[in-house]
Amino acid sequence: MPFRTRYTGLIDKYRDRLPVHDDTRIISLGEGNTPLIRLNNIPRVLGKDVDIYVKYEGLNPTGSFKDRGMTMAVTKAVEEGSKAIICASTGNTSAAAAAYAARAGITAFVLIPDGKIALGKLAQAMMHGATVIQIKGNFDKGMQLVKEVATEAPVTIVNSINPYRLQGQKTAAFEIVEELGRAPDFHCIPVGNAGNITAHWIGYCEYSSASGDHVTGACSFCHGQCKYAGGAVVGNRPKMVGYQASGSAPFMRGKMVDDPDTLATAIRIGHPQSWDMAWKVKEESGGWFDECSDDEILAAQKLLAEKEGVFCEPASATSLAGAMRDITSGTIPEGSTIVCTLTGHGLKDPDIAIKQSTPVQAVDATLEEVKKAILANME
Ligand code: AN7
Repeated sequence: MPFRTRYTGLIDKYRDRLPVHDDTRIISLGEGNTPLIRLNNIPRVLGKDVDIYVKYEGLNPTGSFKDRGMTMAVTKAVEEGSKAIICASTGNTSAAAAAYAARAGITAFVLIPDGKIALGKLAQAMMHGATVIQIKGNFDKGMQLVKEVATEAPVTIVNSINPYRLQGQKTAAFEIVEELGRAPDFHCIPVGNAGNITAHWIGYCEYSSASGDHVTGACSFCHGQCKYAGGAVVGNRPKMVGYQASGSAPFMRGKMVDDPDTLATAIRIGHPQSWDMAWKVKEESGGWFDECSDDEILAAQKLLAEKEGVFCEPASATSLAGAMRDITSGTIPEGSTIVCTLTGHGLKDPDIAIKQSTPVQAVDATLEEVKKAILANME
């Protein structure tokens, strides 16, 4: 008989480190277990001796890292008897909420900003049967409204202010440590609400705690949810580096941004919900924040697609754009192992991809014309 290896999702895999009981009904779509891909060509392009890995979170069931948090949040919502969930979203959270609600047989309400949402994400929320409410306002306004409405209606908020979200998302750090056999030196990650950077830090801290390293103090991030609430630790943990889009960079401005703007619509967020925690992550990990222009973000997205065969959405490429700049300048030194999180799949936003690519060539349907087109493009 072959060995049974069916993967049944991250809650099943890490149940001893997540807030579930033996009889908890788990709402899963097989999320997690995403590839950690070592970049072959980009380090050569940079001319630097570095190990860069990308954690391809776009290969989660709904195409983004949000599934990690959503499996946990919806599992707990159902366990607590909730019949409806709600979120504000720049797109990916709404796609995940809609899918996991469908799986659980409960209702999803999603508030999305006027216009600036990538088409793939909207299609997902609609297709999974969520009630999609488009507001005349941005994500930050939507988030505020969700918090208000949740005090008056029987709905569970599944934005990352729901602590179960970060508990699910921390498992990405577990997977990285398990694959590398250690934590990377630097972990580069796009920052919007700053939930994911916080979740990764929780994961790295717990992992080194579980491996018996030196305990220095109470875990200040998990609201008592994690099974290692007794202590955060110093051990092999990365410096956490958070990159924002220049037009939506409250962590660089040192204050909230009221009218955020960027082509990377996923991170068009001016009032991050995990503000205090993210500053703490930066401090504890010895990392930093920086910003990337939209042009840098798109260039990194294209480079990754063309040189490595990996297609991520613009917001995700922010991690690589920033990392490449910091590697080039030496801020991230040679000899380092770097992980860049690619938060969402490139197919989420086909419009941006097509706009920045060489136009397709239209030719007559004859052998001669097709041959001509091929020869003209041979190197
Ligand atoms: C592709 O879907 O906030 O710093 O409403 O979709 O944890 O907020 C999306 C965020 C990065 C930022 N990359 O993560 C939403 C939403 C992608 C994203 C982020 C998001 P956080």
